[in-house]
Amino acid sequence: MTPSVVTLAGGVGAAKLLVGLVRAHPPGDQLAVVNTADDTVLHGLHVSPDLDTVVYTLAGAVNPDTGWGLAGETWQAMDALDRYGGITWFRLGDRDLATHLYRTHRLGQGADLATVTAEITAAWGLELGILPVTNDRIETRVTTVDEGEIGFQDYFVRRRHNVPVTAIRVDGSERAQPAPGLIEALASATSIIIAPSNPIVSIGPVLEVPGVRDAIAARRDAVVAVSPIVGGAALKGPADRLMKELGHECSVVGVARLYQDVAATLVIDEADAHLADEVETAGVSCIVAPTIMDGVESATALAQVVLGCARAGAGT
Ligand code: FO1
Repeated sequence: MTPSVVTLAGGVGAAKLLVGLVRAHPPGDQLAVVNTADDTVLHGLHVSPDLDTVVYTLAGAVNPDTGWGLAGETWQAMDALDRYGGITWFRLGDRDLATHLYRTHRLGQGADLATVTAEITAAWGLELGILPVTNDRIETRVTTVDEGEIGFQDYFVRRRHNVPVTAIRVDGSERAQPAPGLIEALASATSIIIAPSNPIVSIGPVLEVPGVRDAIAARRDAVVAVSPIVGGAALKGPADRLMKELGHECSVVGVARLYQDVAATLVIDEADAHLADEVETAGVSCIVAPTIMDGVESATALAQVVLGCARAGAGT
């Protein structure tokens, strides 16, 4: 496996950019390395939200209203579960459940998460590689002011990421091994892209798996990040709130500082053009481009910009 383009990915924002990337560059020559610290076990089933969001989106099957889950989903299992007072705050659609059933069954048979993910990816007819960052269990834990430490989905879904946070840690990260082939793929890629995902809870856990941050830092000139912060706000999710709560400047400059050691270039939106000099002062080359992806065309245009600067950087 020697893909030219390797993309570090969280969920919805990364999936949108990947839609553009597979149009701008042959998908068979690409690898998406996906965060698994959002994974959770519910009803005894292993749920991998970011992996599934990436697969469903690239397959054109994602629910366009939510950005996660499947389009045209039905909810009979959740309704039936409600009768027993089961856990229904994390909504698993009837067809989505099949993915979790299959994954859990295969893991129970002894297959590792990378193997099962490859099977799911192939079953949806995708050509690009999709790799969980690790086969080992890692789990984002969120320290809240009112309840102490809670699980990520408890924070994100059940509390609607609307509670104050004082710390984030990735449980299991110090023991985790990078997924097979990941370090080699990072060493040989022409372009490494950091998708516009949450830098703290999506890209953060990917970089925390031992060996991954160093492997990316060693390729810094080939690394291009896309800011998930536009005009001081996250396009989706709690990146802006978390950055502020955890003491980072909530702007493209704050993003540049977070990625300074791993990325040579940051792509920021036109709305933040006035901050380009400050990004460069943080030690990161700055490219200004439209970064809002509201469809395939805008995602492809952004992908072309990103691939262009990654190639230029790799050559220097
Ligand atoms: N997000 C929600 O806000 N509410 C849900 O009920 C929910 C269910 C869900 C089921 C499967 C799946 O793959 C994702 C799901 N998500 C849900 C999204 C998920 O919690 C987050 O988008 C990610 O973990 C953050 O990247």
